[in-house]
Amino acid sequence: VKDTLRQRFDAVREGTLQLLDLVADGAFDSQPDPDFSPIGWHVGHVATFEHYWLLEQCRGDPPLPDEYRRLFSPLETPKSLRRALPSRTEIMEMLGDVRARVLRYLESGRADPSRGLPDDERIFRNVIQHELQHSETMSLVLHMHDRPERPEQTPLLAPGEAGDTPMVRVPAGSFLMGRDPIGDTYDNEGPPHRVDLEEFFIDVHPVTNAQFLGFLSSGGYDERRCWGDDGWAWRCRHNVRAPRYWLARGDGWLARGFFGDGALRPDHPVQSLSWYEAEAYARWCGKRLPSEAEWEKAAAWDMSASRSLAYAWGDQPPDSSRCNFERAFDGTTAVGSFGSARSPSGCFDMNGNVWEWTATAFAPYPKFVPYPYEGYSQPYFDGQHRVLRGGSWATRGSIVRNTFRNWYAPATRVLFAGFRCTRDADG
Ligand code: AVJ
Ligand code: FE
Repeated sequence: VKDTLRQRFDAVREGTLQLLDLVADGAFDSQPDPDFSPIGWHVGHVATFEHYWLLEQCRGDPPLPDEYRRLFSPLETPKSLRRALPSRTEIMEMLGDVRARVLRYLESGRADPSRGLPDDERIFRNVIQHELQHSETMSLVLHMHDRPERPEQTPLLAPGEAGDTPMVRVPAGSFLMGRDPIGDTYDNEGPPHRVDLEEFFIDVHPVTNAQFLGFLSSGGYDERRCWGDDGWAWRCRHNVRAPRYWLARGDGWLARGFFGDGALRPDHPVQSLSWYEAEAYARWCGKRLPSEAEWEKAAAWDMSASRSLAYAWGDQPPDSSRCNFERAFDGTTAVGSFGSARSPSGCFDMNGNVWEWTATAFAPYPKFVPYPYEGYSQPYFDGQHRVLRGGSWATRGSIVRNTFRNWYAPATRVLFAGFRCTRDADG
């Protein structure tokens, strides 16, 4: 057990450091979007979070110096004050020092049950998951910084023959939603519980750029009937005309990429749009967004075996032959590229490629038990956040699992997030 944890810690950190290698000094403490902290803040936060849970709460070490503890606490320092950071070297040193102490703690056999938090493997695994999540947020912030245009790319000029996405039927009946929140699983993914759903149809793959261009070109952004009240108010206030990372060039579009701006690929999933834009598209084509439960059933429920799969393809951990994750392709891939990763219902790209907005507001499952602290999920059960599922091309490790619940405010546009649509069986 100790070795596996150690290996997990090493592998996760290696990926974090690889990402940080791509970050220029100027991008370390700058804040391209006021809703997101600078990359350097995330690094410090990862270190102080690990220090707090493993060294202070489990081992009983004294806290970090007050100014560090305060600066890197999301509750105590507002996003507008997170640019005044210690030097990059200092933050990186803290990151390494904390980890070195945690690894020594692991070696030593651990466990002082008189401490506030039981020293079990779950908290270690939660700390690993926490770093994985912040690693994606760092990629989001890195992606916001301007980058060069790649001149050889040609913009996509016309909607082309977009076509509608084929749908599959998911029969009525109950399935087991969520999983036991142990090991790598967060508190909000459990407890597992039966959910009964009507029959529905769901798109076999996420909505593509070509399809979304169809909505845009036909005036969808100006068609009031496609938008909900909040969405319409938001669209008008910000004069939104296209997904955030679509760049108008002449008559066509480029798309912002991780290493430079390039062609908008017609057969890739659309990303960088808000929940409001996803909802408007769904209405435009007479469909709707799936509920979170519908999404999970379509991704995970193996009706013939009467059980939920951890990933669309089964229980084996993700790798690049099964899905697009961990920046293996540094961007989206064409929908349906991973043929062997079809879910039992027949859906592609359920794990990785783009996060998918669902219709559902983030809320606790019945008999939810917070862990390790109330503040991880509870403050966001406020009706103001929508659940996203499945993970993106930048999501790391097992977080692309079927039960993982991500959440953001519906106006958030900078996520590596798109969507797929659903409709009622008799709709
Ligand atoms: C679930 C991605 C919205 O980044 O605020 C990180 C995850 N929680 N540290 C966030 C999280 C505590 C959370 N999101
Ligand atoms: Fe955090």
